[in-house]
Amino acid sequence: MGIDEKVEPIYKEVLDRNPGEVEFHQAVREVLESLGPVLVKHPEFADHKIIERICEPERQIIFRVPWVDDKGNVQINRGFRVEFNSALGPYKGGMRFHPSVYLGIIKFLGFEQIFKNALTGLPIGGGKGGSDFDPKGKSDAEVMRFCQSFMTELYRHIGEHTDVPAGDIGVGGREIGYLFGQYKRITNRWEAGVLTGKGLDWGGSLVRTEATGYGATFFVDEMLKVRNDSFEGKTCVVSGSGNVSIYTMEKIAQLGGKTVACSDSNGYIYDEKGIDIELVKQIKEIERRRIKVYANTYKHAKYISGGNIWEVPCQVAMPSATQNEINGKDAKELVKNGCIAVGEGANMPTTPEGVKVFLDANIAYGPGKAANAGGVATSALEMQQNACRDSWTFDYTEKRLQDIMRNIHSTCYETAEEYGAPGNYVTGANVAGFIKVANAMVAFGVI
Ligand code: NDP
Ligand code: 2IT
Repeated sequence: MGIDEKVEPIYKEVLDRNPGEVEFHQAVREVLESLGPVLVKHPEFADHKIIERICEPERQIIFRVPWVDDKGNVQINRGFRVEFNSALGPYKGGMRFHPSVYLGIIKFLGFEQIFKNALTGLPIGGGKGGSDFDPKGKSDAEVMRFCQSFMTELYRHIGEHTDVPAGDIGVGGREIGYLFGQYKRITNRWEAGVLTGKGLDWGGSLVRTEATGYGATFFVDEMLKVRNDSFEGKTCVVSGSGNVSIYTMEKIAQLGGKTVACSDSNGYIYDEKGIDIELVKQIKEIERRRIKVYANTYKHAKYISGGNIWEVPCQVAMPSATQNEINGKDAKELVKNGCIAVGEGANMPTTPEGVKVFLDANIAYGPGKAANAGGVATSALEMQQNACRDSWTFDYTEKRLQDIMRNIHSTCYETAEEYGAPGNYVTGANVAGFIKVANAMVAFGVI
């Protein structure tokens, strides 16, 4: 799909003003391609320059993060928090610790987050943060010192009504603990709502750990239902072996599917009997080791070092590692091998060429900003529990999550129909998310 001629100059301006930020350009382009028909129905959005404003973050913070490693050497990393849009609520979004992080990655993630958060129907704006810090191979003490230094700058920018960070790649319960501890110490405030993904003993919510993977699987289940189908008996491939991947595999199994492959950045495991999820949890969550050790326990399982997981035939593919992990060629291979549904647990895991392959093949394709919104939605449920100093049961919270995913699915589905693109969840998600934020921005005047 191309960009409408009224929107094209806005995209050009984004390219000119943000040189070199290729992932940000990609994320903006994908949303802008859906917006031509929106301006026809809503000329007021053009008058108020809503698209131009939405592409410019409200605030971008870049800071030095010095820390001392276990050998006594001083290390310097770069920290980011991009507070993209607060029309619907406090900035909300995770923090990514990965060596590939630079401003263009944080801005693509922050931009996606605006529309994702709008789709949840909950009062949260969009933001994202992180650092080029590489947690791999670091001791707990090094991770703690890094997190403390990171928060020593970040604390002044965040707050339960201002900006509420959470986890993403490389940031899980351990890191949120160190970050929350330092925030509490510096501010002298026990302010639960300032971070989400907290431990269950200190303000966390049940289901938050599982939420992104469970939510993405619920979303795919809804897409399958529309096609009179289900997970029952389906062979699935789930990339990654981190938080999103693990709980995607768990929910797939609960719904009657079988995941035969998962991965990390070094290779993938193929287990035709179905991945043993408890073993993956043990390896990744407790021992913090690489996925290849899975094959030490199960001799029938194969580890393919450096392999491409998308060559494994499956009916449902759920990319749950990182951006641009499925290219056009991978997408063609998946479709050729009989894939009928793709649900993105990761953010922007499919390149534009890959997305085109899925849409042209008319398979059920759930883009990240819709399919993986269960994580941030459950973060918003954690904020609700914090605000009323309550904690809900697992079953109740999971039910809320499932209802939210069903609503997101029907919103995307109906919006796609309304905008003349039936079955196209990319159009549905972009248009529905955008309109909600745009209406609020119009109401607020020029700010
Ligand atoms: P984790 O850090 O728990 O796991 C990340 C997994 O992805 C690891 O297996 C990792 O392998 C792999 N991975 C990371 N970077 C790369 C890379 N460059 N190439 C290949 N594999 C890679 O992160 P999450 O599971 O939390 O996040 C996974 C994805 O889901 C991300 O795109 C994230 O933005 C998205 N997401 C996360 C949410 C959450 O609540 N956590 C919510 C919504 C989306 P290795 O160990 O080798 O790096
Ligand atoms: O990409 C995402 O939505 C997340 N990493 C979760 C954000 C959050 O605030 O829970």
